[in-house]
Amino acid sequence: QPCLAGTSMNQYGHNFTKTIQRIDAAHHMHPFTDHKSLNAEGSRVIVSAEGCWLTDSDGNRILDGMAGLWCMQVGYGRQSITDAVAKQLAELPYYNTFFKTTHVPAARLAEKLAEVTPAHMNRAFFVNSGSEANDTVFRMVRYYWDLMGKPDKKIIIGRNNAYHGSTVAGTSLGGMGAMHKQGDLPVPGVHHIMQPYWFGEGGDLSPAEFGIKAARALDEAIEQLGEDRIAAFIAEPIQGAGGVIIPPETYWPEIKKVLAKRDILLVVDEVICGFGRLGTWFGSDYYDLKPDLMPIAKGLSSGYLPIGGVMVSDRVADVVIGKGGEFYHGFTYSGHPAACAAALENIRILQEEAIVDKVRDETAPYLQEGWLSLADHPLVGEARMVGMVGALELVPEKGNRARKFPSVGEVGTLTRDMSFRNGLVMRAVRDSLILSPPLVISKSEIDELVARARKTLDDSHAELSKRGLLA
Ligand code: PXG
Repeated sequence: QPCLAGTSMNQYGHNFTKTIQRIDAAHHMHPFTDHKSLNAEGSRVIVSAEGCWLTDSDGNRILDGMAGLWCMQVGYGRQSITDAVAKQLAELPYYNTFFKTTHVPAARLAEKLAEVTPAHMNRAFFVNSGSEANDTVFRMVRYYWDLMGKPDKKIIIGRNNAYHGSTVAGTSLGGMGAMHKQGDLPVPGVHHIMQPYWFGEGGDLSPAEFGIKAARALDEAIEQLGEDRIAAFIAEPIQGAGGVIIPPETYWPEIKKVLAKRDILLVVDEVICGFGRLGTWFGSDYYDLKPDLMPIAKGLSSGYLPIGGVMVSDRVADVVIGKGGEFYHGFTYSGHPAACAAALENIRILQEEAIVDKVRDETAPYLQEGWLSLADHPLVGEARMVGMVGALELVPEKGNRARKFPSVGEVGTLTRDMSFRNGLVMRAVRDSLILSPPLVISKSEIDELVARARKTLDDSHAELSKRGLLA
């Protein structure tokens, strides 16, 4: 058994864990999982959580440095969200919003979202996930250009190594090569340009020069494909699942310059950056972007119930609603009452406890200080962080960005597992470690987090030098 800080047996125990692992292995197909290696080890069974802490069925307490899957903004165990959901389920557990009907939580949530999102975004189209939000984007931008009398504008430009979900449209818009290979994606009408990943792809350029180069790639693609064929550019403010790719400072200003002279919609995927992650309500606030469409999910409900949406700017809404007839799109659970109630209470907490301001002014600077201090570790090639989302690039030879570990991902996975054993959830992307903790993490928990991260680096360093993987 792994030895974790704060270990104590709980009511579940070893036999219980084994039983759940057995039935899970027999019947449960997990997302993004190699089942052979999972079942060789057995799943970790998470049974409860409070604040920033998970508890597994063996009684281990683990600090959740990933906020679930980048979504648990307000922390686990919020009784008021549970109560709001219970009340809504008792009052009206379900009704649709299709045929000239609405209900109170959907209407109120749409109004609330118009308040907290950028001023020119005043309408919400509800879905159940970030992937569905991007499927909605895919259809809505094409519908928009049809209504504008420009049906040839169909192509959406995305970026390599972007993540926009795992449905057909989400996978296509995203730039994950391994995902594209499964099922012959992307669908036609999607084009990918380079990502602003200086550490990995910057070569001899300075970050500032590289940021310009990566942004100019958008202009070059537009020239090459023809502006009259391009519907939209989609991007995350900071790429999350791609490895917390924080663009150089020059990148977004240059992208804005490129788009200013073009008639192309800007879609800013806020599924990770939205709801306070960067110390602003949205990544669009942080980078001063004016999106035409904004997919949201995750932090919208802090993951308490599944809900997503597309925030629609006045520019697009005026056409889709003003000129259009029926948009043949929607889901049974679009604006599900209980999910809306959870989201409303989640946003109330974010506002009432001034969580986003606190992140910006107090806890994110404190976390950054600790996280960036890890850059002195021999295994770390770069430490980066904005707000409360960051990465550590692990390298075999400090000071040499070009040198990689022989088999990409092996070291990332090893350190990720090491981190779990040290009682801290981090996520591995290639050979980097990713952090995105709940926004309510306290300063003493941050101290704990940074200490566990450093111990993980030390332990990993020892193991890697034993295996002869270091320079
Ligand atoms: N856009 C972005 C920017 C995302 O990060 C989605 C869309 C899709 O959301 P749904 O709700 O359909 O999952 C995401 C989701 C990971 C990981 O391993 C990241 C996501 C989802 C699952 C795993 O980092 N991001």
